[in-house]
Amino acid sequence: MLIDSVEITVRAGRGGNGIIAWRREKYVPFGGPDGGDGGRGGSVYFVGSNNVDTLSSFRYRKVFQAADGENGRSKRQHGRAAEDLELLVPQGTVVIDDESGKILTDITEVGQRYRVAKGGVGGLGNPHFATATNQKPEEQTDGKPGEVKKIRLELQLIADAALVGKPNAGKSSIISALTGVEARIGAYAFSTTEPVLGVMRGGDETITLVDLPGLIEGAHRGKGLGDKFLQHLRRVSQIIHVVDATESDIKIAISEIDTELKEYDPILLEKPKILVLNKIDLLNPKELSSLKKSFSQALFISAQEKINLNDLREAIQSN
Ligand SMILES: Nc1nc2c(ncn2[C@@H]2O[C@H](COP(=O)(O)OP(=O)(O)OP(=O)(O)O)[C@@H](O)[C@H]2O)c(=O)[nH]1
Ligand SMILES: [Mg+2]
Repeated sequence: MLIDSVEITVRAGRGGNGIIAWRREKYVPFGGPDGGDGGRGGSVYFVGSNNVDTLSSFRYRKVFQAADGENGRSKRQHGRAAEDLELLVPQGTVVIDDESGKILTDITEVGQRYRVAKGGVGGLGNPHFATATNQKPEEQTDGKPGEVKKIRLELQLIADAALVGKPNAGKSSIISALTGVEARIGAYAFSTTEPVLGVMRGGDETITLVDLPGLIEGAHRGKGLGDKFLQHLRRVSQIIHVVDATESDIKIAISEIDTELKEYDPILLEKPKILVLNKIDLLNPKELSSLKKSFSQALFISAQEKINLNDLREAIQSN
């Protein structure tokens, strides 16, 4: 079981201000108070949805803010209330107040709504302050600020397949090409520092993939980003081993990773495995055909140029 977890700030909108205004009509030189009230600020809701599978839409954006209410206008026109902000989360999402650690709610149903931050009420226009003795109140109130909360969302997911390989092999590029999840891709080692989950839809089933940080020699002893992530491999039902096809010695590159897996737990080598040689767009036709001879069991793809991704998708689905 993997926990997808994100920390975000939610801000409800501020209420609009009430205003001071006076009735102005022909033949009514000293009109009474006429200022409208401010509109309510938008609230922030979490809404259960089956169109999202992970918390990845909260990974890189950190602040989610509903709009402010409008200020009042003259002629007692009230400012418009702001729309609420609805944030879609998968079923099973646990909403936690990050400051107190308290669980606020569990989103278990599609369509379930939970108001996490309440919009501020609008302020009052000057008509509210008119009294028998004060017909010309120079008074109004400002709208109230919306609630602001630091929230942690957690979702337990079971990953079906894991992408493993050396740093920079293209694992994150593959998970984003296959699942559309936003994963950090970088031309340097250890771009990925935490597991990223993505869900591959298609056919009748959905398959959850996990992209792990790159493995280096000694990973099972905690080197690099260490064995912290190897534990996830015990639970997956298949392993997708990604190798950079431009590596000078692919056999060695493969066996380095296999050794790490075996040293961590020999059972990992018994799981169904797909060997993927990525970045074939960088090979010339001759290099490619010779690699195909040497690694006839492998799939040859380019995540970047989207070559043979369907073959990979099918292989994962049929494993
Ligand atoms: N030419 C080419 N470049 C690729 C391809 N796939 C990935 N890359 C590039 O290779 C680099 C590494 O890609 P990532 O997807 O971040 O690799 P990773 O295996 O997730 O790396 P770590 O997270 O560090 O382990 C990036 O600069 C990618 O743009 C490909 O098919 N062709
Ligand atoms: Mg990566």
